[in-house]
Amino acid sequence: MANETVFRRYEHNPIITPAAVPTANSIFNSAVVPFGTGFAGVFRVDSVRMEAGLHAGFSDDGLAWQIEASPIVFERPDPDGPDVNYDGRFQYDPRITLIDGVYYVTWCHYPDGPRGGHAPAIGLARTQDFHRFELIDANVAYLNRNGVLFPRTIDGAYAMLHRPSDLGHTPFGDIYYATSPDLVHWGRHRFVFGPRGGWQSTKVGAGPAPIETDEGWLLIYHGVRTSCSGFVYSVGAALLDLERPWQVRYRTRSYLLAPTEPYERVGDVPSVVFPCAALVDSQRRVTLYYGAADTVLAVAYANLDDLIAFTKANSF
Ligand code: BMA
Repeated sequence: MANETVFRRYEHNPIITPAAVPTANSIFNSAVVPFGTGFAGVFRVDSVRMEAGLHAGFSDDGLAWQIEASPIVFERPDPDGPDVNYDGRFQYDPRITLIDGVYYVTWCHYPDGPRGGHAPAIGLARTQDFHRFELIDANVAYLNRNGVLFPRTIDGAYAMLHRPSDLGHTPFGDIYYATSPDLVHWGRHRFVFGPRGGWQSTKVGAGPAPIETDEGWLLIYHGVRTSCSGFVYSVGAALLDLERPWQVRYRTRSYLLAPTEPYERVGDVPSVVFPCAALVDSQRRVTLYYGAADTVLAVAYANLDDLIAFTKANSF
């Protein structure tokens, strides 16, 4: 099966444009989950000040969204911990993982101060209603981006994929695995995989929360290559061992989605498709939510079995 036929873009893409929030410059890399009889999400909204906040949103069908006008204000049980609610905050690229009935949100930000003062870190919070978000810790991984939790404990521990980073636009990037007994203290870091050839030759980073399948954890991820006009972000997939997720069973050599549509090629950052959420329904249909050109949010569909078959057949 050719890669272009594994994912089929939604015909009315993009599903969200900056018009959804009055002060938005762009709404893109965002995470959603089934919630109640509909859906809820956490959206990356870059404002007309070019500050970035995380906004909660709700939908009946997963396609038409109502997004809160103001960013999430996190409850901070530890008042001595880093401030995450400071004016001018820069918080971005959320992921959501459901573990035992609680929704955990991870994102990247610059805790404690305006962008530039500190290095990027992974923040972690929990919610049950998408109205109250309680901070677990502002800094579960320092100098890091693309942190995403697994949907269950593995070998008795919480598990996370993360991607060490530099202070800027990071011309490198390897995916690591870490575990924690309490969601706060993370360790036992294990290398999972790094850049390798073609569309993923510069850096890679985990996308949505991994999906448990009979063939392993299906990880949809982004890969970046450097062209003469900058980074180009595409989407691939890997199957990781269920009990030792740092062991890669298969990994796509071809991309599954690359920026080919006008809304993926033209925007604030051209030629970016950046996956942050993948929902699997009872028909084994995968709905992928991805940011396009750092400007809008789009959707593509695949069949889970086709995705697994493609990942196995097109592996390095
Ligand atoms: C990354 C992040 C993403 C963004 C991408 C392309 O470093 O900032 O949010 O989509 O760059 O600009």
